[in-house]
Amino acid sequence: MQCHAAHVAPARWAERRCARPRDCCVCARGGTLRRVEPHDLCARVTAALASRGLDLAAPLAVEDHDAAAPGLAIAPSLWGRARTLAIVVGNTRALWPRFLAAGTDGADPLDAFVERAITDAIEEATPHAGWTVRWAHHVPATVAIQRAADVAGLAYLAPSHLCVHPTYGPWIALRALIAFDLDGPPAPTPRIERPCDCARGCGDALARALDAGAPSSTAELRDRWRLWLAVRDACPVGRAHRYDDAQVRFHYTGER
Ligand code: B12
Repeated sequence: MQCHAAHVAPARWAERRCARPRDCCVCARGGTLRRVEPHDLCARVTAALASRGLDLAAPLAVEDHDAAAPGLAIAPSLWGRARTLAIVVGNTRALWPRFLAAGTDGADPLDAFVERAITDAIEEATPHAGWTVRWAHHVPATVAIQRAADVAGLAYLAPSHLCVHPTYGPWIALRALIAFDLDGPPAPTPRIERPCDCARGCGDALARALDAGAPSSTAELRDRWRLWLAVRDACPVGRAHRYDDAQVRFHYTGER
């Protein structure tokens, strides 16, 4: 059982239903703590994610994702708010040692690790809020995660089909969109400035990879993975944060 009394900031909280009343030391005692404040929640979820190697997170409204990806609209299946709080979650190479430490057995060990880590982080940080997750690794896609990162101002969606972070460049992965039964930011977040220049960056490498044929599946990608790796390597932003060779091979070829 967890105690949530330390999280109370009464003046700023909005009324909420506890998601785990039986496990909550306040609700289980018949208490009245049923409130969560969005900014406080974002800070707690972000810290809980970072402690598990998911070190990139930014808030947005689900409706801003939906406007950028109308074919994958999420809000209609949610709680009927005008603007719904979401957090887009990603990682730098910081995830890799934690993943290795957790073990790489099984069919999709990284996806399983990510699902466990994100679920645990949310439950640790916000047992009082209703929430749901769209996983980036589900195919066909149920979330346009790159567009979510772009509209959240987390990373710029470049013509290379890669999101480029101002510090980490293209050496990031995007893992999930968490939606909360809470009000989101009242207006769209300003997008970040374009951090790269195709002409001096990956333009030539992208043309070479596309000439060889854009892959339509992971199997096709494996045949030409060095061409696509060259696109990422050509980006001048974030080179100091490149994945190490084992992580690169795992992501492009599935090799462990
Ligand atoms: C399907 C998919 C692929 C397919 C793309 C097939 C296709 N053209 O439709 C294949 C298997 C080829 C692929 C390859 C790669 N992918 Co991919 N892919 C996805 C996935 C799961 C869904 C894309 C989607 O349908 N989005 C929904 C639509 C509505 O949004 P959209 O903006 O229009 O999406 C389009 C683009 O994303 C584009 N696209 C995505 N990947 C690629 C790759 C290439 C080569 C091209 C030409 C286009 C393209 O195709 C989508 C449909 O048109 C996303 C995760 C996600 N949920 O978004 C990861 C994702 C986009 N891929 C990612 C990565 C890293 C790669 C690879 C580098 C290999 C890898 N796993 O490390 C390669 C090469 C990409 C490159 N540009 O260099 C990352 C990008 C991270 C970032 N920094 O932006 C994502 C976000 C997954 C993640 N966990 O981080 N991918």
